[in-house]
Amino acid sequence: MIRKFTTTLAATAAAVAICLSASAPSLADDSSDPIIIPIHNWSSQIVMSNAVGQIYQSMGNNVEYVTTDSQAVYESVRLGDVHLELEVWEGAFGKSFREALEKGGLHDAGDHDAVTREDWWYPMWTKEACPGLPDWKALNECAHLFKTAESGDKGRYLDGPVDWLKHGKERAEALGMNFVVVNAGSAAALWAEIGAAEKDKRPVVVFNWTPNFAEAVWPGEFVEFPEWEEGCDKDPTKGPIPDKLYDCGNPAKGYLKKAAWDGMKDKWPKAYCVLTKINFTNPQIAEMAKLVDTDEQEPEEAATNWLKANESVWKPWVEACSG
Ligand code: TMO
Repeated sequence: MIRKFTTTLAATAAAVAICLSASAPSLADDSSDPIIIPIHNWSSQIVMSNAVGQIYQSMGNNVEYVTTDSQAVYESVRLGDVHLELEVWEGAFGKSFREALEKGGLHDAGDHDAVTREDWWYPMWTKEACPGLPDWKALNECAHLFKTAESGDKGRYLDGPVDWLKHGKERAEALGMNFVVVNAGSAAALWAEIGAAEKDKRPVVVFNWTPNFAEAVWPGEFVEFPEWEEGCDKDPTKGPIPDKLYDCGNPAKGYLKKAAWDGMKDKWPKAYCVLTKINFTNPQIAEMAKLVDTDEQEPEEAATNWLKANESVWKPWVEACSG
């Protein structure tokens, strides 16, 4: 199900537009239909999507945001129900993206410079209780340290919300791990779990990712699982166990891509051109998350502030497409 909402960002869009006013009229695409941008449930994606939406508005284009499931979105882009996706994380969405690509209707609109990782993670104090970390076998031998009321004799791993990764349980099962995998209801529940554990330095293992604000708040490490092998999520022979899927960690140096509906290029050629130029780095993405998760700004406001502070980053993308 797609929940639609349209934000009126007249003031913020106008603020950005001032910077471009000299050349603004030639920047808008002919179509006044809104470019529909999907919004998910982690902060960098929400801020980045609003930032790009505000760039499009500053060019004179119309924009609409829709909140969508972060796996189902690839089908929505393929069908043209939404028109782009700004954060295709390899670990969480590589499979859904690849499947939609094979069906046709969306394409790869280029990589960000950012290098990504998403996996089981622990704050550093956990290692004092389980010194064999980050090896996954050492984690498994320490499973008892992670017991909770709901996990019984097993350790508890707090995974992300169900729409991020479909295979946390399969991983634990494939590797015969003594862990119960519980899905968090939201990103905020992950940060609350780490924050609560911090008080008495309780060992905890949760889903986390980089780039993110969290790395500046809680030093920590990813658990080292058997190294990712291409196809580990669709070919049982890949990875160390011959008859299991998901017997590998997620890619340790994953991509972060942009994706576009095939029709975007013809309908909004200038906005499409800008999409192909957009390229964020790890520190820029961590900063976008920080503005919301640490500084507690609203995402729309965080996007406006980010754009104001980083004109030298994004203005060249627009100028390159204004011909
Ligand atoms: C999709 N995510 C960045 C939250 O792992």
